[in-house]
Amino acid sequence: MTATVADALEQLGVPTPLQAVAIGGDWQAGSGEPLPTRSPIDGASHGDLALATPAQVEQAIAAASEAFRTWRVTPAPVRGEFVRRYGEQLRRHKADLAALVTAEAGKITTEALGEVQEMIDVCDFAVGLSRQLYGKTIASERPGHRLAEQWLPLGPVGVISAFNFPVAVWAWNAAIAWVCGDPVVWKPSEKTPLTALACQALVAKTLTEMPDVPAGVSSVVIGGADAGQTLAASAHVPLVSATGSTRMGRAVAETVAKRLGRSLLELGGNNGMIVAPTADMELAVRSIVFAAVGTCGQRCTSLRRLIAHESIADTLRDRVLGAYAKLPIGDPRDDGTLVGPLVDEAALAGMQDALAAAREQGGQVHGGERVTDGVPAGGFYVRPAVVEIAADAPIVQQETFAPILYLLRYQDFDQALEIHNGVPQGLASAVLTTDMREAEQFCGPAGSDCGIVNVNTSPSGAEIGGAFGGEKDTGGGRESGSDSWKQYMRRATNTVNYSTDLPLAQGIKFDV
Ligand code: UN1
Repeated sequence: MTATVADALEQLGVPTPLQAVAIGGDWQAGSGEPLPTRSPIDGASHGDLALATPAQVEQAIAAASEAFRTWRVTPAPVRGEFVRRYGEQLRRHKADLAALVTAEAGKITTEALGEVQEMIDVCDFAVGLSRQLYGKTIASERPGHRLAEQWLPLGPVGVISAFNFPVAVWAWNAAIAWVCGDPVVWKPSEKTPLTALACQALVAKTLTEMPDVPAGVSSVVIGGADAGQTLAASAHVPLVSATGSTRMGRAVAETVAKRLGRSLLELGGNNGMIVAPTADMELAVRSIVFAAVGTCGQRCTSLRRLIAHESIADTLRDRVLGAYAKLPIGDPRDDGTLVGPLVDEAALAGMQDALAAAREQGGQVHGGERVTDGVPAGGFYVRPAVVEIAADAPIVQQETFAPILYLLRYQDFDQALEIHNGVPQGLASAVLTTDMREAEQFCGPAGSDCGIVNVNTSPSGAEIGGAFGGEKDTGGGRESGSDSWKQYMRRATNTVNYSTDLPLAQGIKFDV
């Protein structure tokens, strides 16, 4: 463990040696298998810990169920005060938490700080929301009746999150769930236990400021796939929010559906950008490079398919390759680095396999090789790749979690849309054009089939205020802003009769 990591853990209040379970501020060692930790920067260990067992996950669920009894009747603005104070802790500890994000996920510092900012933003959003969980009053067809709906707390929420946004995605869920009156049990990626424990340590600090808040409103369990499966299978967890691969999401959704629970899925993306002949080239290059190589191509929103008009495709390719040639690749802690490491060796292998498949399928690969000079030993650093390939090559249908950008060419806009929508995933998308007809068509009913549909900016890097998620294999869920909160509540429709008669709806006569 580096001095920076040890210091950040201490500042954040994470007890060492690391323990895999925390219910509120109550830390427990896991009773399961050992989990070695390693930094993607240089392979250094952050210390080992023992994984939580399914029985320990059940304990956290039981604590959440118990906490729910108090939390659901705590006024929503008081729940908002808890989130406000949590947001204050994040502001205070922003740099320390970001240092852990860099150490564990390999993100460059500015992106790690941005991720913590995303947590702060969603806390602010949730605080406002805590006074705005509005229901409707509906015109009743019966005299002397009031018809209305209200939104009520749902129950414990299970959150399963991925390594690439190790803290923000949990915060999107937790901040909203808390103001909605729901306790949260979190199973983070096994690749990023420290950041999760750090988030929980800040919960523990917040709990000491508000002693009436039940400790079970927040738990973390560092466990394996069986921990996620326990959350998915538990009848005491009415909502499971899962972020990760489509394969994982499908398994979670099947288990949750079997018990008729609710799942909120944010799964794979295979995000495209159409660049039209009228596009602003300067803006195009900048937004392409950020979206394709930011977080080393390991965002759900990373740009993977560049669909360029044939008249500009060569120019665009040359300009993107020119920018790629100058990319500072290396230690994500260093000022000026723009591309940090892949998360692990398996990610490198996945990238090389995809590039080999692309070559076999007729693709022309630029870059993509492992970088070993001028980078820390023990990490998996790569030069981002651009692959010129036919739009119907099978590899283009897959999400590979690495900086590979497929360059596809189109002749007319309808064909561009067809290529764009012709993949199983439907998360994020963009069109770069100054032709408003194309822009509006892209946003309209026959345009992009994704959940995030942008014009003249990259598909990556969404703000928290919008609903985040996508269609098809992306899973259909929406997290963070807009009215995503409704998924964390149950809707009760109330018919209140304040008359002395009993008129029946639909004019039914039933005199007894
Ligand atoms: C993810 O990759 O799971 O829009 C989340 C973005 C970020 C969130 C990405 N705000 O790229």
